[in-house]
Amino acid sequence: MKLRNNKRNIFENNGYIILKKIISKKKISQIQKVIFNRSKFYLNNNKGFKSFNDINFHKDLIKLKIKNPKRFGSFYDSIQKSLEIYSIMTDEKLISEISSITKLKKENLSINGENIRIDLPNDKLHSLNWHQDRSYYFQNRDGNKGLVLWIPLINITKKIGPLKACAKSHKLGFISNYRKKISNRQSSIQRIVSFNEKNFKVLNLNVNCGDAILLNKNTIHASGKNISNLIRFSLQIRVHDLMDPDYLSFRYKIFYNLNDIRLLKKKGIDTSDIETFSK
Ligand SMILES: O=C(O)CCC(=O)C(=O)O
Ligand SMILES: [Fe+2]
Repeated sequence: MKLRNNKRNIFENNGYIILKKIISKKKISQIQKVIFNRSKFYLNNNKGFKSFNDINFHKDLIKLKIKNPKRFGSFYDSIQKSLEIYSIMTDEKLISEISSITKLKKENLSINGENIRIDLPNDKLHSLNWHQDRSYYFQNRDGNKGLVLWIPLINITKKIGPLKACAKSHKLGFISNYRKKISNRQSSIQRIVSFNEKNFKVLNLNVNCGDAILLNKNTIHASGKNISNLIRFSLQIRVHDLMDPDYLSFRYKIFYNLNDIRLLKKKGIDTSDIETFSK
């Protein structure tokens, strides 16, 4: 109990905490397996890569992104709704820690923004500048409610680019006059916060598979640079307080992958019933 209070204090004081070895190796390897198996449709099937960590698997995915970005986009989209993501999100041990750290009961947790990032070496387009997740997620007006989860799906070395965070920056509160920046048509708008970086200790959050980073929604953070030759796979989940009287309800629209539809047509499959996005 005391230990848990301690973690809550660390989180409240620093605006982040790293939970070491919180998720079982098995759960992480299950999601790695989904990514690895699904990639077989996009890569040369018969190459026989040894595993998810096989450098040649990473090399081929990088090649795919360069040669055929639309196919890569389809691969990216295809893994985003795997059930294995939800198995991590509903992990008893993880949820129990989140509950005690945020003082939110399990039944009052609401989640969205679950997303697997695939960060290629030296990519500038999707790398995020300093921001607060509160500026992207409106469910709780108060960024201190709920939190952001950042879960590595590959061991995060210095070279692969650990997430950068400014310690105690959540104490600035929500900075609503952020700068919007559009990188390109495909990627979403960046919401870059202007603040005095010098006033904060910038941390590189080194984590391994099985660990989880918990961030306050107001904590200022940014992507680390991937200067390795491996792809940086990671999972983000946003957690909200459903019992917030000011909770902002929402629904989703589904956008089907346009390149997938084009390929179905090419195969001679009737796609006339497909609405490219449905409410
Ligand atoms: O993993 C990263 O590079 C940054 C992710 C992030 O901050 C986000 O998705 O909001
Ligand atoms: Fe973020």
